[in-house]
Amino acid sequence: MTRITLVQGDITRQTADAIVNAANSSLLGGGGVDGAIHRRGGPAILAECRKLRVGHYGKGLPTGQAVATTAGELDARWVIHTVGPVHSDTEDRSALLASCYRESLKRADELGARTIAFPAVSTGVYGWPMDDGARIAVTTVQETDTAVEEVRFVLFDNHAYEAFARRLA
Ligand code: AR6
Repeated sequence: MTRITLVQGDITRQTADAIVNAANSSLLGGGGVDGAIHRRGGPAILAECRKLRVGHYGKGLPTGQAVATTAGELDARWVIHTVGPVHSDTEDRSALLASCYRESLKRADELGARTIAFPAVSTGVYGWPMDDGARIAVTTVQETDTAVEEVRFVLFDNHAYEAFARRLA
């Protein structure tokens, strides 16, 4: 049984086996969660990301996929980087956003992670409406078969927290 929990706060302050990063395909950093994770996690994370780019992910990490690195100085064992879709008004990219959660949980299972902290992927710079982002996040986790015991959504502000709380209720 997977427990879903919600907290409001900064994901880089969480203690978990795995912390999920809302990355971009380059894997080389950015703003939002990505910037915060690299700042607080230190250079070891970027060093592993660079190795991934010269190795298996020469063209970058495709949207909807997920890959793990060290968590550096974060209070976690791994960072799982996933690339959410940019929201579009003309194309339904929901399946790609659901894939981010599913693929991240797959990486977590492969690693043996029992607790995982997710941000609200795509709901910042990538413009996904919060209510719909919460719906996809919660339903995807509820429908995914995983050995992860706790899936914790870490929501930056009250608006995001309330959107997820409504979904869980
Ligand atoms: N802890 C928890 N949530 C946060 C934090 C934090 N420290 N900082 C922001 N959020 P975003 P995206 C929330 O923009 O939309 C980057 O430049 C934020 O309020 O981080 O997937 C990447 O490199 C929002 O609700 O990710 C990509 O280029 C949610 O986290 C691009 O942004 C996601 O916002 C990815 O965009």
